[in-house]
Amino acid sequence: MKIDLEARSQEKFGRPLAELDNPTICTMLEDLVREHAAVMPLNDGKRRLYYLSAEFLIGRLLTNNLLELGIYDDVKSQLAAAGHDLGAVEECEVEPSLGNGGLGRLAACFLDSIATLGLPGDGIGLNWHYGLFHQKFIDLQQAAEPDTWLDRQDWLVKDEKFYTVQFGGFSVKSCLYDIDVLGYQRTTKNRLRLFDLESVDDSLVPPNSIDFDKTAIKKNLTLFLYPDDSDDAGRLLRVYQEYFMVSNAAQLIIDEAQERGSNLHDLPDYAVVHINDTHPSMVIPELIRLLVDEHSFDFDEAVSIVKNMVAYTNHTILAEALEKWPLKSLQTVSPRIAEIIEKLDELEKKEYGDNPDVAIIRDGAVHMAHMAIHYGFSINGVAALHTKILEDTELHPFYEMYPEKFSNKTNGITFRRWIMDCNPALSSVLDDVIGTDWRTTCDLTGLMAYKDDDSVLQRLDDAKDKAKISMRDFIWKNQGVHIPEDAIIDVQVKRIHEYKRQQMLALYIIWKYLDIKNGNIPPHPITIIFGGKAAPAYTIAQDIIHLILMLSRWIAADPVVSPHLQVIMIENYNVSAAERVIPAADISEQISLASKEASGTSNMKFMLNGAVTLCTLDGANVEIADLVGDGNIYTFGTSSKEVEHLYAENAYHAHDYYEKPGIKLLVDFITNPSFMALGNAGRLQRLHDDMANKDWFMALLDIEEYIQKKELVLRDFEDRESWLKKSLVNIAQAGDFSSDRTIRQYNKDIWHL
Ligand code: 26V
Repeated sequence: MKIDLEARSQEKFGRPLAELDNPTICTMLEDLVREHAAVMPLNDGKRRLYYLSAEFLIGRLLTNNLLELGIYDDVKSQLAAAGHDLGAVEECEVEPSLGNGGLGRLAACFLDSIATLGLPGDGIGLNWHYGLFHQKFIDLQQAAEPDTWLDRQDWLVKDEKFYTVQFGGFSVKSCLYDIDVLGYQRTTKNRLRLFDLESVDDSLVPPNSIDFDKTAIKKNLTLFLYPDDSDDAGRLLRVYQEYFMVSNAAQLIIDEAQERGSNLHDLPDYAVVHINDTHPSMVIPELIRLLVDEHSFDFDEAVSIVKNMVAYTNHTILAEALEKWPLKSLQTVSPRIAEIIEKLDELEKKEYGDNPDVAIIRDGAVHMAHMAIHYGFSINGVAALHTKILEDTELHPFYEMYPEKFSNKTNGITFRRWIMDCNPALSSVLDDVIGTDWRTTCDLTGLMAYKDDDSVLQRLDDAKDKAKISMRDFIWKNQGVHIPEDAIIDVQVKRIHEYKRQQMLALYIIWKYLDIKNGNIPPHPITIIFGGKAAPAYTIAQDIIHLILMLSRWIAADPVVSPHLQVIMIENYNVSAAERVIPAADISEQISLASKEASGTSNMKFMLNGAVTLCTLDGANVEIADLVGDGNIYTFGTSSKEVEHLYAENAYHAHDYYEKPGIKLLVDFITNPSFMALGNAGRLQRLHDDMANKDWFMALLDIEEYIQKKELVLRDFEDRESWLKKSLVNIAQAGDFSSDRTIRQYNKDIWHL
């Protein structure tokens, strides 16, 4: 593709390229990409995939799209010739805030891979005006503000499609925005299709606050994406949002199938609907409703059609995260949908008997996952261990009923964003050492042959240094914190949740602080970086953020310890921050309580970028450990089997562990009067008491082994050659975690596009 930025600058702005400022160049490049994408035909095929998800955490798009179009280098050098830095231009783009965390980011990686493989499939979601909240730290605590990303974005293109969505007692009109999804080196594209409410009113949201009138459905429906533990007042709104999403999706799916020649009796030949967790699961009754009420289908036929076209992915076993809506709420939101769900429940009970474990409706609550399993043709988990837990315990009765519906699809990450875009230094080392095929095959195993090649190891080390420089620059600019040049970079970035155990890393920090105080000076300074948001209604998660920020400040103020230990919490951690931090990491912290993290995907990103993992045997960590082998990963902690046993027998008593002197010292540090005086005593006391008495996710159970393992990691880091070998092996084995591999498996086993 030929581009001439100088000519474009003259044509659009009547000025030479050299005179444009970065925001203007950014807009110009976004326009250029959009124009090219606009004329690209859609991926074609009789059967089309509709990937329904409440979240698409797509990140900034400019770099990614330039790369996919194959013009990144050309643009970079034309800009450089005019005195501009593409990196600085990229920083002008605002990141869309359309997801909470892993689930939304996975959907974005999947769209990239679906397009890259040339498969016909679009994402369907909602155009959240303020998305997830913007995180600020005020008084060492998280504050949540609306993220006004939508005012400042350039990618959405208004589509002419619109629909009416009928709720109980009133109806609303929708509108639709599309974002083109380009695959790597493809000439065809897919789309991310985001429905919005025509009558939405942004002014309902007061400046700097995320509180708003949750009852004004006609005005608020698409304003906010709920943080993952939405409060009671938001639950009904959440059901409205979900129904709005799937009603639009179902109408679109039927329309498009008819346009392409379906008589609707053959709908599954034209459309496969994938539901990303249960948030879009009401698409099942909605498709049935449309077929019966609008197209005069017999109810039973409508059910059997829909059963053949909906597939569901489960992303968590946490009971509190499995959606159960009061039937009453569904009756308010859509009486007809509630009625259809009741019929589906009856049908299921007629066929399989009245087993409460698999009932769709139980005690007045609708179990969305149960509906998706009974009335879909496929259910999958997101890592081998997770799927096994679903089959053996959490969803065991379903597995006995429908073993053929179950499969595992271990998550993956797109290599375009998670190495090619974010780590150019490492990418070019790989090009030189193993050739450029990895950019399309994602096969990096050729690197294994260089395990003992000092010059290759040295080049990997240099690439890591470059990534560290970029990360240090980012942290300095955003937070005014200086990271020592020779620091070991130890990172845990993910949503703040007790099961992920950021609090356990905090206890390690206390241990290390005291150890340094005792005169044990580490050979290299250690910088521990956290990043992540806590749901506003999730009190303990807020308390954990407060503890981390307190430790950061406390240690920075200690002249003896601060040269050797540093704690940083990235403000408003998002995809763009991840792209800076992950390439720079030496140590990847994946320390969830075994059995609780369905897969994890940052674990894969860190591995691909040469970090060495310190982990429990949870989620996809298990598969990482199998691939890299002993000696190239550090594992610790109670096994998932044992954890399940402890829960089942009620056999874990935090207080017994707290009473161990070594552990008590660490936990009590949190409530030591001089420490407490610096922060919010209420938060610290609550967190302390929770850890000492409840500790539902068993941080105290694993803390001692964790400390030992971490000390071993730090010692091993000092043996440069052997550390670099570990890093090399991790990179070389990461190919299995390409989302291209994941998508090929979805397509072969489930979608059949
Ligand atoms: C939701 C909720 C809602 C209620 C409060 C607690 C809670 C905790 C977690 C969640 C998230 C559930 C869905 C989710 O995001 N799962 C993540 O999906 C990723 C992609 O498959 C996977 O890598 C992560 O392990 C998994 O946590």
